[in-house]
Amino acid sequence: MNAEAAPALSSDDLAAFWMPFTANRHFKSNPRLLVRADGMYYWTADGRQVLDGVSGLWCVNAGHGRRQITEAVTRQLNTMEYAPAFQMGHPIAFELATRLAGIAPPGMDRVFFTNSGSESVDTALKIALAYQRVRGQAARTRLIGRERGYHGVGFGGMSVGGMTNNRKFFGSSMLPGVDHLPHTLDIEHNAFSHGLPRWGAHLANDLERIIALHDASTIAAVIVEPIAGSAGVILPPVGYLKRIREICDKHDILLIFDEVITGFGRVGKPFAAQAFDVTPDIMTTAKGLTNGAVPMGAVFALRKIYDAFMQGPENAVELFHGYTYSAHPAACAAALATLDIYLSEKLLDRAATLAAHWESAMHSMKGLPRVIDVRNYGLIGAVEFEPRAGKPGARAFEIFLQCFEHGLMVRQTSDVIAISPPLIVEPAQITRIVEILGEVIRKVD
Ligand code: PXG
Repeated sequence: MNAEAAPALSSDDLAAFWMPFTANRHFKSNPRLLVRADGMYYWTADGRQVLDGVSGLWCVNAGHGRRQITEAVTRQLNTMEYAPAFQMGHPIAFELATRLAGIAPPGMDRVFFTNSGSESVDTALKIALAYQRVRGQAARTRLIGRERGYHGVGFGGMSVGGMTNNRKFFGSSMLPGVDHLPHTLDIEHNAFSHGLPRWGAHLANDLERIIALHDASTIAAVIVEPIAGSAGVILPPVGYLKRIREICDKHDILLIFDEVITGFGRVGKPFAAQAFDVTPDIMTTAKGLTNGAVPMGAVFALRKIYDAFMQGPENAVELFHGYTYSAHPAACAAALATLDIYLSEKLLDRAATLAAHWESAMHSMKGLPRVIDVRNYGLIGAVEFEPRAGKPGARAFEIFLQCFEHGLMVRQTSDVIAISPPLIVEPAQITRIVEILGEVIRKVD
């Protein structure tokens, strides 16, 4: 199917939009405009078909153009476009929370709605701090993140995050009292691991060092991505997350999993917590929750956390936090329709079914020029390249651009290309993704 070519935009047309996390000047002189999407594909403004290797931005898990979602949203907007989020409710918000609790890790059956991953993270951090206070541990205010972690762009998420460029411009505005665990990427020990790397579980023990430095009585929570996505797909070594959980339990510290990328089927179970058999206390999600159709996030909490807030006079607000658009009706409708699709098409386990094919396709790129590592888990993959001398990121950026020219959309971060297609991907399309990427890798030096 070809899209009608859309009229080209002039440089004047492109000037006003200050694009997020984008090289604005480069983009505006070489625009890559998408105008239509269906199934596994996008179409560009000049009518080219592009295979979606990254599910939009890790969010279109059920593939593009799902009419069931569009129709549910349209119906909801025609019935009631908005209902106040504070001191009022509407039925499908409750239905959605109940249904989400049904696929959540054991005991995580209380759900707070937000509008994005960044808001989910800031919400989770605030719940953790407030929880410590309501249970009489108000001195527990420190937060522990991880180097190369990405937890969105709010001040809380940025502070616990560990991506240098996301932090250095805003240094004086970081939250105080934040420490970082070491990241778990070690190409020297773990290059070309199939699935989770075997080396590195001991890196979790650094948490004991940080706790010994500050004393557990000052620490509220640890936040990590089960698999770090944005930093270029950094996998947890076998046993690492279990060790983090044990140390948190030993010191009565909350564990937050940021599942904004790993949630909703990307790793072969509804959530990475289930895939890795480690249950956090709080879990942040967004992206795949609505298949990317309407912005929405959700924070899951263990019931004991919710219950700890349910005290004091009945007419008192228990948690002073929320958004005008928490549980927006259109977002709830989109999420319910998305969940229907995930369950009826068994998409939440499909990554597990495809994982073996995905793994061998990904590792077929070992040996290509300048490839120094290939990483995979579930339906997530990454290829890392030797950087060009003095030009970090330049090689992978060129590979990203060339892939797009050759009909494949991928993500680039530093010298890593990350791929994670919609969960509806067919094995032949996985093969095609690797063929295009491989061809481009051979060409770009
Ligand atoms: N936490 C995690 C783990 C994320 O990956 C966020 C929070 C923030 O979500 P919002 O909805 O506020 O953007 C994210 C977002 C990429 C890429 O390809 C990753 C994200 C966003 C855009 C691009 O690296 N992750």
